[in-house]
Amino acid sequence: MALAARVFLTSEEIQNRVREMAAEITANYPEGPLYLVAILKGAFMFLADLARYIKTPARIEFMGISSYGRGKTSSGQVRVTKDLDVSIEGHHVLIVEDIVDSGVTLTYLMNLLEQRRPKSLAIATLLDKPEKRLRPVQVSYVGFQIPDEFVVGYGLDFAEDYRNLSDICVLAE
Ligand code: PRP
Ligand code: 7HP
Repeated sequence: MALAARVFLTSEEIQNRVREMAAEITANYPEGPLYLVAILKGAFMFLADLARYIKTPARIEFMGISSYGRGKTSSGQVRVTKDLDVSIEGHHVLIVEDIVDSGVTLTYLMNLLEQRRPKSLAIATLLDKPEKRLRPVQVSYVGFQIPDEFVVGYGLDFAEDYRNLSDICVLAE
């Protein structure tokens, strides 16, 4: 396991921004249930904090999607490792992601979930790397726009390590 060298976003900065995002989401969805669909594994920590700060009655669902394997670049092959257990038809759905990078994962997921006829479908991501985008994705709620650096912590991994850090860090090479 390489060293997690530089703290990029502190736990306090993350919490403050997640609270702001939750307030905006609460205002935009006055009535529940709001289906929060978190994408495993990376979004688990963001979901746990965001869900607690959102005041709209919410239901928590998970999907497993994987495209990075053990490397720092997307394989381009999106794999559903766990599908939803419930129907989202006629419901407000907010996809909860840790990071949008190439946009490949979310493009695939938006197409898949739109076919299931939700009342509305939107995306909240903690991190956005706009420089890396290969596919355009409309993201409604962005925590932080970040430069093209590989980050870990607060749910984000490198080869499955570092997910339980409270801060977000840039890896040492
Ligand atoms: C990461 C992240 C996003 C996706 C973003 O998932 O959680 O889902 O990559 O990248 P993209 O915009 O280039 O598609 P990963 O495949 O690493 O799985 P994980 O969440 O289990 O770590
Ligand atoms: C996926 C991903 N996972 C962890 N850190 C990053 O910077 C990443 N970009 N895309």
